[in-house]
Amino acid sequence: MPTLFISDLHLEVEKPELTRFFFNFLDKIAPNADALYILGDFFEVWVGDDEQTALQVEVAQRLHRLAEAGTCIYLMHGNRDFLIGDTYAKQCGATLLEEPHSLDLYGVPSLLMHGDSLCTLDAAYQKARATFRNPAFQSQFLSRPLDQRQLTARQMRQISMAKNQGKAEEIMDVAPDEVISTFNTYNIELLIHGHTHRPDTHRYNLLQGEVKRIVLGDWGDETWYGRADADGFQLLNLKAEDIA
Ligand SMILES: [Mn+2]
Repeated sequence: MPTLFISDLHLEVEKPELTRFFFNFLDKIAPNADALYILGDFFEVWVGDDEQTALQVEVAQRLHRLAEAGTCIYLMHGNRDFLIGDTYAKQCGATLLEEPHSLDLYGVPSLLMHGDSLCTLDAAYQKARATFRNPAFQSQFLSRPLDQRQLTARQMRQISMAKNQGKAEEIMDVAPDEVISTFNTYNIELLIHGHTHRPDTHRYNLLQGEVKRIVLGDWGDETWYGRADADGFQLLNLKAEDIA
């Protein structure tokens, strides 16, 4: 049975049709898989496992049901939902993964990332990322009352959108040098990530031979998800209407 990879759903209360698309994916595609990897930005925003909106609770119930039926579920943080904790992962019946995560994918040495750490041309972003991923910063933030955290998250989203508007396209994409050094450091043949919302398969000829970088798609009316089995890796297009 295959292993599936998705990322960048950006689930939020304001987009019920997106949640329906994801639940249809869980009902119709995921049950045939041994494992489902969710590689970050699963939720548009996350301010702590104690928030427990109706959306968060239902998503956890659906994932838990899938896990009970035999599909292993793995969650990786993105830049929007890096505060998802062990409590919520457990509620989903999922395992929270450290980033990057290496795995042997049907004999192919592979590495999983969200992808934002590869965007090293955006120095301002990397500086902010270092702060947000700092455990002391996170525990200080999580100790604040829930309503204050929600307010801060809304303000930060507005600031981030305003900043990104002025940035060149290539600055917001992965840095080619960082990609090559990642293949060499981890000695992998396959790198799978999301984040950039530019689904594609990139091939590189390195000293160790041809390697592949798969970029998963974000979710809207359609997405591009990964499916691996003993025959190889495929990046598959899926339209919401196909599984409605
Ligand atoms: Mn992201």
